[in-house]
Amino acid sequence: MLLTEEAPARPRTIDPAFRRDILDGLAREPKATPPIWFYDRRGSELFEQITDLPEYYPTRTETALLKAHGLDFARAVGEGRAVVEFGAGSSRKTPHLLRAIRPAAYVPIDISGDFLQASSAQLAGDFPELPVLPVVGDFNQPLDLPREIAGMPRLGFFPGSTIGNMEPDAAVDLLRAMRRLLGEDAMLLIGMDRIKDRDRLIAAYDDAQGVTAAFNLNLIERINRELEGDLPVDGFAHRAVWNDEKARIEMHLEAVRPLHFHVAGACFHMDAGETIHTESSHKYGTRDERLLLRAGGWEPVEEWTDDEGLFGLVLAKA
Ligand code: AVJ
Repeated sequence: MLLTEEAPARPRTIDPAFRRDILDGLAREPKATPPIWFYDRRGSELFEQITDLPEYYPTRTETALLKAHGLDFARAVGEGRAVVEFGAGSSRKTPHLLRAIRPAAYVPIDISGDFLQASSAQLAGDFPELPVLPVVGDFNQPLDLPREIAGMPRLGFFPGSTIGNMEPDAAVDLLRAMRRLLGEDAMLLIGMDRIKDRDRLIAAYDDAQGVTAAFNLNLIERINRELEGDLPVDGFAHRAVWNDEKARIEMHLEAVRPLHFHVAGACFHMDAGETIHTESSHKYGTRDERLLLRAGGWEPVEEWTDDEGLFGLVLAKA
């Protein structure tokens, strides 16, 4: 298929949502920006590299679980379901699930249309019998499923512990919205990253090669490029910290000296040591994950984990 052209380095039109989120986030006390803005072209590439890092266990562990338990999924899920994947992106995990359960249709939902078209074309090629019905949209907002899957029972697929990016109350809201969207007989297969040894967690978000640091710092470069910013890239350091009270890894960009900068015409100041909180990645214990699902309107029916209990894959029913 035809690949879309690379975006110009300095787009003429400013994305109003990006501008609003960054200006609001920098005006906040403490400063905090939503993690969705990491994923421009460069950020998506860096994230792909993160998933291959020796320290970043989640992707590898979850993929192994998907490969190993195909027969279990087929038994537990049954036939004829439409699989609806939330935030499908470039997911390399999906084929393992599709091969195992042979669904009646596959509906990947993603906010990035380019990515979605490319990965849908690829999947449709690999599964010639399977209707692939991509939906471009933000699954945090109300959206409609394709009419082709009307009447089919659904299996929601939400891998990658993406739910961990949300505060628990927002995670519950999202789970409820998914239940409403997917309907009465729906099931949900969701990946959750587990609470574990703190050094292991920190290493996964502060790798030796500095890929995660580059991923975090890319936000600064994106702000400079797209929002007429003049933030000094060398004025910030990547920090990954474990917040034990909230059971989450936090990524921050810490000012290494007092900083003055501008974004879209607005002036900002940071003291040395002050941070921009750029991401939270919540971790869940085995009981926490069930509690979260139940609060979100889902009843857990089966769980799979690796030998070390690093990562959990939970199947729940509406
Ligand atoms: C894509 C949100 C699951 O929280 O582990 C990886 C993103 N950030 N390294 C995660 C991420 C830094 C990732 N999620």
